[in-house]
Amino acid sequence: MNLNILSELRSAIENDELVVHYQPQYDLKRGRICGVEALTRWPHPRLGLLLPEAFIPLAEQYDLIDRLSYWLLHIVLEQLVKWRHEGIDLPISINVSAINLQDCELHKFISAELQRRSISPQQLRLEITESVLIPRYAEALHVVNCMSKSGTRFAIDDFGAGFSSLQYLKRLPADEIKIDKSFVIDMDKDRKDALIVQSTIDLGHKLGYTVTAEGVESEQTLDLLRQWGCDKAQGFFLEQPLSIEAFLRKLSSSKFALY
Ligand code: G
Ligand code: MN
Repeated sequence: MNLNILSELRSAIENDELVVHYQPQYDLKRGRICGVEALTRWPHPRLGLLLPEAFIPLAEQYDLIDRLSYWLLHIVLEQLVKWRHEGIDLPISINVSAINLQDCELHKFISAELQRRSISPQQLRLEITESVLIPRYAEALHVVNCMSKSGTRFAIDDFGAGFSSLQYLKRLPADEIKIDKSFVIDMDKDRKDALIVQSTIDLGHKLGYTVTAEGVESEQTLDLLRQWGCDKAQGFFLEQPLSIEAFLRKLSSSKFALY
């Protein structure tokens, strides 16, 4: 079964059958959109629209993650060039697996492409996730440090879950943490989740990070996050991930203001 899916994924990447959706990220202090996260979706002929959770771990495990990340980067870089021409000044975040960072190839590729297209490194933000253990951890850390020195901005994604631990705060040159949605989704009902989120916001701020909450699914959650001084929010209550066409339609009619 997995092998079948794997070969289907390989050919879906090669035949350009994956799609990218864009989910707005909101600045809670200013009450408006401040960036977007590019999210890969796989419209599978039998299984329907598959979310990254369903195929990224497989890609990481079976050596397809590089191809997937380069495919996404090409699309996002083209999008940034179009936006520059159209005067749209929104950074795009992409998810990179720590596996992508174990050698310098991605760094070289990103630096060269940003330069060739005259895109500022600030416009492309990298969210680091780790759903498998990294065999060459020290190398990955070195690459992240080099990229950071050349202006790439990193966020620690899914913070608090999986392998995304407090160790990262000590070691990674990131400027943002994204609190994992598993804590945020029910924080309006679950006292423990609420305390975890509130404390993580405080911890993040004390250490100088911008703090983002992902998985905001209700108005009450949004209100609490605002009260607690969370910087940015993202989630279905605010906006679903949208096709580029739907995203641009909303952007041009200024529908991305919170108040
Ligand atoms: O791990 P990462 O932060 O990249 O997760 C992004 C995934 O989370 C996407 O597949 C996206 O569709 C999903 N997502 C975004 N907002 C929400 C939300 O409010 N609730 C839930 N359950 N999932 C969300
Ligand atoms: Mn992410």
